[in-house]
Amino acid sequence: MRGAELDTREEALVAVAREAGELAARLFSQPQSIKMKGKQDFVTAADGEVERMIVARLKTQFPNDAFLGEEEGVKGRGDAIWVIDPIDGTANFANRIPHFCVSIAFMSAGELALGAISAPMYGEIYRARLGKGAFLNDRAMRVAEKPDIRRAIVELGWSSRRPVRAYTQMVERVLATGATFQRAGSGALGLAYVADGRTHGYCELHINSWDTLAGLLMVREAGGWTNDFLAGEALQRGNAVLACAPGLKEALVAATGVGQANADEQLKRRMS
Ligand code: LIP
Repeated sequence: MRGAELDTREEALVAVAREAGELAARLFSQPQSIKMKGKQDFVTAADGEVERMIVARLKTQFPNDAFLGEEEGVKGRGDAIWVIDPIDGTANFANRIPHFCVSIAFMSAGELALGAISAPMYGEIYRARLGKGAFLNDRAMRVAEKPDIRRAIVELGWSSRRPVRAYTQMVERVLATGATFQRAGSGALGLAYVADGRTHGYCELHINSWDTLAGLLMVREAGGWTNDFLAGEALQRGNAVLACAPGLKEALVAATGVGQANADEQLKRRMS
């Protein structure tokens, strides 16, 4: 999808991301009704309310588009699909920690074309369009240029869907490179920070598409490197993700093991 069709979707995306962020901020200030989907897997009433609002707004404008949301699953069919995480960083939201966001991506014919992340407690809206750059509010974003790994911050997301030992071994290997690590609980914001050059890498051994796609496009459009997250059935089943400043790719692929196949493939192509 190109041109005017994508223009209208980009305009609608930024508007609904802003409105969803404002709704999430209002709900954040109210007492939370919290359920658990599993260990450390929170869901609040706000997750459902924000997702339903986003789908209703976009379906009115684009009735033939499909939707994949964290809370309400798949709605509709077709190759134009919106991928929605209504509250990314739900554990933070449920515990009154303001580090959360709304993350929405748009794919057309299997291509990741648009992404927006609204972090309402910080007054920040991140957005990206394939081939048109990545922006924080009205400022263009670029990943960190030539980062020194001994000064680098790498966020390592943790998911209960992978063994704890795999996570702790990854932490040890990343620390051994000279970088430091953090884990802040929102994969979308973690990826947006890489795109904005505030951190230098984001890795998670299993993360869902709705947490990831908007931020992934932002990193790519801000000059960063990412693994081929969408390989296979990642849209429905999730995948491992590594996104970083290009200067750290070799070190972080080696330390995390994520993207090795891509790196091998790219090396083969370069050598052929
Ligand atoms: C979160 C992700 C984060 C992951 C958390 C959680 P949610 O998404 O953004 O990367 O480490 O475990 O899955 O559940 O807050 O939308």
